[in-house]
Amino acid sequence: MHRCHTLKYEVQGAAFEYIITAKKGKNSNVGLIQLNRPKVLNALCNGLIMELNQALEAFEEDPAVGAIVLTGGEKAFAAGADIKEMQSHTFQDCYSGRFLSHWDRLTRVKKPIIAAVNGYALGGGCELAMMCDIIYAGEKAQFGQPEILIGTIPEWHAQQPSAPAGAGGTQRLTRAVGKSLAMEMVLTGDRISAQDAKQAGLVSKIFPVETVVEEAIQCAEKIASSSKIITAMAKESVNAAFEMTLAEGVKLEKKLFYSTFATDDQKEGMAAFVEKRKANFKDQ
Ligand code: CO8
Repeated sequence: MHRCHTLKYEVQGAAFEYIITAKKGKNSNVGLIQLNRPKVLNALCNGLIMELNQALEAFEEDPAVGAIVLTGGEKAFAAGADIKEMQSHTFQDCYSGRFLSHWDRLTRVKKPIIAAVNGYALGGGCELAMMCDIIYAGEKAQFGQPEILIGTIPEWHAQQPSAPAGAGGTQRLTRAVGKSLAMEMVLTGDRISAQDAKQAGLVSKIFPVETVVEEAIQCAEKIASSSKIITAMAKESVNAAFEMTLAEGVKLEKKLFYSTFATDDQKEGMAAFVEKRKANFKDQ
């Protein structure tokens, strides 16, 4: 297994075995996480998920970082949960939460996360991309939920009933692409192309393979240049659309909108507009 000793790829002193991290962008305000188990197409083993969570937490706490980019390799973003690690699990292991119980940490990160997907995004890999806020795809990316072919289903994890805690292959995919395409993908295991994924609304933009990560970093830089506190509110409000009724969601949106007026950054943003200058946000 590849072990990374390079200092620039360390987050707060932690050297990782399954991922590579770096700070990117002109102002080093983008946290980049690269899944790095190329020999097994970035299969998501427990160790990788633990490291991913550690890196996410470090970037979440870093006041300089305004957005995060999650990527894999050219051949695979991630080909799913590690089947070799998973095959001997029992129902008791899964139900008691001893198996991938912390995989959904990503969904609780307040900073925006952009998935830059090249190659295969399958099973848990597709679910991981869907847990991000924006998906950019390389033109050869392929998305799929092939679990049915190995005798299981896209995972729904009921360990914490009160929390939004599912990998989401049957849930987020259906909301993203609609019932017919989601059913077809889940029931046949067939993969869809980047172009089909864009047409269906699963990804927002497609780029050449070599530029997708750079494009994601540029988008993350743009996001990071706004107020972090207002950005977090905007993200929370959009995400509420997946969890709430329209009436509840609109109510939350109104409360968050009102809350922006309690921040210095709302005062600064509107003053800058009126004074025809660039806003200087302080994330307060
Ligand atoms: N787990 C473990 N090893 C894998 C995985 C995987 N998911 N995918 C690929 N590999 C390994 C292969 O075993 C192989 O290793 P080795 O060289 O030691 O034999 C190596 O990666 C290269 O793979 P292939 O030789 O198969 O490469 P191909 O180019 O021929 O095929 C495919 C590429 C089509 C992607 C093929 O590897 C494949 O079908 N992989 C499995 C895809 C799959 O079924 N994914 C779903 C897994 S189940 C799941 O994800 C449940 C989600 C649970 C929630 C998780 C939340 C994070």
